[in-house]
Amino acid sequence: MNETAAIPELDFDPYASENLLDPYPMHEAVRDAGPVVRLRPYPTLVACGRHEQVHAVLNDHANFISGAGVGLSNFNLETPFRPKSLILEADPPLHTQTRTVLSRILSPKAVMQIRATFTAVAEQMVERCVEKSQAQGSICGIHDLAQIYPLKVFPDAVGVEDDGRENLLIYGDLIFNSMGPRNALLAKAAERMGPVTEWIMSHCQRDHLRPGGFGDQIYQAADAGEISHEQAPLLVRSFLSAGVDTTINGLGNALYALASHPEQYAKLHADAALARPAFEEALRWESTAQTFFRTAGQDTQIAGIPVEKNTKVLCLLASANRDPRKWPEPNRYDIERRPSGHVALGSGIHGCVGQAVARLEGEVVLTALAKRVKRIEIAAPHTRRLNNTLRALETLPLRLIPA
Ligand code: OVV
Repeated sequence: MNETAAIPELDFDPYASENLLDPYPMHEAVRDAGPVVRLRPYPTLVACGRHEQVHAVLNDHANFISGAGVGLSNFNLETPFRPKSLILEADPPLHTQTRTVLSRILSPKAVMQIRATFTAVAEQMVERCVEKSQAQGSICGIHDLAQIYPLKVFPDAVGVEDDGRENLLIYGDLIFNSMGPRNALLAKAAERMGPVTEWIMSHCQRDHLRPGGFGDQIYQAADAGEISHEQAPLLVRSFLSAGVDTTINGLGNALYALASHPEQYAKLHADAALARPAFEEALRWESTAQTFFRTAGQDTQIAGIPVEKNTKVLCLLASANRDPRKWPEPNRYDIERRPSGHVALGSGIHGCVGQAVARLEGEVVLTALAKRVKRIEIAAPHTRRLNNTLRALETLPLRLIPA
């Protein structure tokens, strides 16, 4: 029997607007069809939607490599749109070398040192939002909070100057779109690029980085011989690529989860210590990075099904995070769930190296809200920003009722 013929084929296009707007029916169909499926619009790839296989693929970096890119494009066949990331799009031993440096810079100890500042800024920004909501009747949860908070605290921590930070939003949008097909979303993101790449690369240079910040610490690692001086700017670029649009949308999705579940917000308001688990559950419920790919580095298999060398493997992270085989009542947002094992931040050697910073941002913003705001009301329907990889909101009109 030809086992490859046993792989179910579905008609879904994960990058069609309807599936970006509401991916959940597609996820359910993919999971129910089998542990591995094919999608007719992309006949060369295989996709996994169940938690078990997504987790297994992410934790088998020997068979499922990242060096050929973690988007749809196979860098063995197509030229990458930018010089490859030295951590995201790398495999051991290079990955081990760069990851060691980044994980020290972003370690729990480093996060303790930025905690007081991140907390103070969160409290200020929430206070301003409450005042604006009272003065004007509502705020935009995205523009007035989810976007401005990470755009201040993270570049401050990296040591990037204030001027031109809006370039980080344009760059993030492009990178995450570039992991999908060359569709209209990517074309539109690329149109806005103009001088952005140049701004990004010049701000990765040591003379643009505040001494002592995360960026400068990369150059200190180069001084110490852990990495080369040629590698340093590209590793700073990883901070600027991965550290802004991700947390913006993580926060935006968490605000949306809480605003649309007033009974959950009431629990958070009653006990601000639930801020961290509430953010974690939001990551599971609306995974910021919906998808990442791996590439079969050799002939291998998933759930006993053969997968040929060089096949792109689409890991539907957001689907794994709502797999009923893993989670009871997966579609419920429940801040008391404690969803350990979710894959919103990946898993295995490529699991988000900045996750301690990301969680800090989520925790302190939700804590500040819980303390200052009694109720969050939806003031008008939200709108979505479609992106090939990110689950993103464009607007989220909210009323904040102070405690
Ligand atoms: C978008 C993204 C995620 C993680 C890492 C990177 C980028 C990178 O450029 O290293």
